Amino acid sequence: TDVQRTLVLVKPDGVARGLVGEVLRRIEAKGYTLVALDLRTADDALLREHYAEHAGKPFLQPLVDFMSSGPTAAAVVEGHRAIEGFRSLAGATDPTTAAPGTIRGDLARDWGKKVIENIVHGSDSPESAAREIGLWFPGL
Ligand code: YYY
Ligand code: MG
Repeated sequence: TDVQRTLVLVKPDGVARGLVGEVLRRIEAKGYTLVALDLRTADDALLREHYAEHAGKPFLQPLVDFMSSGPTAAAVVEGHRAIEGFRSLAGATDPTTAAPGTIRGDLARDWGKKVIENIVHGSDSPESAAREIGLWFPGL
């Protein structure tokens, strides 16, 4: 399998809770390589592009509001099968049932909000990864 690059975000809940280092530690401990890293507050236009697949869903506006509420740590992570590999490190979308040992399973919970706050994003396919890396790191 070829070397892949994936877009990883430590979302505003993870940054606010001081978990950037913990997430990066897990990525590095797994053996993946950081090829870009940046802290920024995303604007609505970027987030609507990023989450284009979720256009029209009821959680999109709460998701955009949450994602623009504070800084996000954005990273490009590289390695063989890194897209699937980081999704495995992250765990299931719902932190209540995400497996222990995963980032979401160990570090996130349900706060009863309109949007699920689950600490991290990871691209879900090579096509998504290319599109998302282009959005967050144009020119990389
Ligand atoms: O890729 P992943 O982040 O695991 O989930 P997606 O289905 O792409 O949804 C993106 C994001 O939206 C998810 O991380 C939390 C939020 N969300 C939500 O708040 N409520 C849902 N029913 C589904 C997703
Ligand atoms: Mg997704």
